Amino acid sequence: MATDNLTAVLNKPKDLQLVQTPIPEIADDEVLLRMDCVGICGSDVHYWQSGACGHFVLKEPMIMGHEASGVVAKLGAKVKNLKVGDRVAIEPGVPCRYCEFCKTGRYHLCPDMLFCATPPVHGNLVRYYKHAADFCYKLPDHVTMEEGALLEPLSVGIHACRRANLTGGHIVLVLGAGPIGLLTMLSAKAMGASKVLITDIFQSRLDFAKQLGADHTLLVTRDSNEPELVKKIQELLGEHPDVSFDASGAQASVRMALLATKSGGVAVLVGMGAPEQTVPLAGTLAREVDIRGVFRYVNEYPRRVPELIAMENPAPFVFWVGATLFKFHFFHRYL
Ligand code: 572
Ligand code: ZN
Repeated sequence: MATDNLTAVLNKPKDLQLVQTPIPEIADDEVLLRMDCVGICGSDVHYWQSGACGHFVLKEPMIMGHEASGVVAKLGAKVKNLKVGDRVAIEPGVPCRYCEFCKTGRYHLCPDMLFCATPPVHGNLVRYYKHAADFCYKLPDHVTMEEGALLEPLSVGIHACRRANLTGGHIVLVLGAGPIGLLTMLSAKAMGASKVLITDIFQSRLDFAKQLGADHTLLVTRDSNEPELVKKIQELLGEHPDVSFDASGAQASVRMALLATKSGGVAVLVGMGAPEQTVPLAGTLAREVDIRGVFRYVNEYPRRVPELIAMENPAPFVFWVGATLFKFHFFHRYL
């Protein structure tokens, strides 16, 4: 067994160090993984820049990374679902398995969740990493290690669509064409959305969204006039969207998600913004627009998302996630 265990440790903001750490010993229900691909999430960048992401704050040095795939190097005595040499995607959040949330299928809300690279839990940007075997998912041969790692942010997009009860024929608005906005758009299309309009403040992001299959794109400015923007969105889509996703977190974008959604529709807030914002609440509620939050994802890996990344699309997309450039053979259909 190798002894090199190079590890990316964030000591404090702007102080990321490559150091050697001991290769972990595994428990009976764990596997040791030789890490292969680890994406850099926006949260890794936030921790590096400021030491915080949302309400999570870095207090001790932490190993970065949670968008990951690896190869099984060693099995715990009781592990039955994997073999040495299996290529796996890692679901980075391991819940307690005993609480009400775990028992009722909403394990992402478990208060004792241990989620990689979320303080104080270490991540997996390291050569050897141990993980609960039942949160490792064997990848089919046609799925690359890069795609295996990208199942993590993809799961956020799929979960956002599930929160919206998105289904065939829905008209969809996505506000923000960053990685999560794009993955939400792709998930919405794969789940049957008939039209998707995506907005951003950068034309280059919209050009990329168009390449990925956006039906319409709309460049917005920070001080866009709200009623005019609502009208423009309706004109481009032919009607008001059934479902809007805010994937930016900016107040202007959250407001637009509420204002633009069709009466009786759903506005899903997946972007990470300021903890308190001013939104047109009364009008939104009076139109029975449901406002729904998203916390990561749940049940996506167990629903065999890895298998759903199809070989049907021969041309890989080149894809940015955080600071990492990937080729991404995106799944073709997910209904
Ligand atoms: O890949 C999942 C993921 N989750 C993140 C950040 C990055 N990647 N979250 C951090 C922020 N929280 S939060 O503080 N919030 C809703 C703003 O609870 C959600 C998860
Ligand atoms: Zn992430």
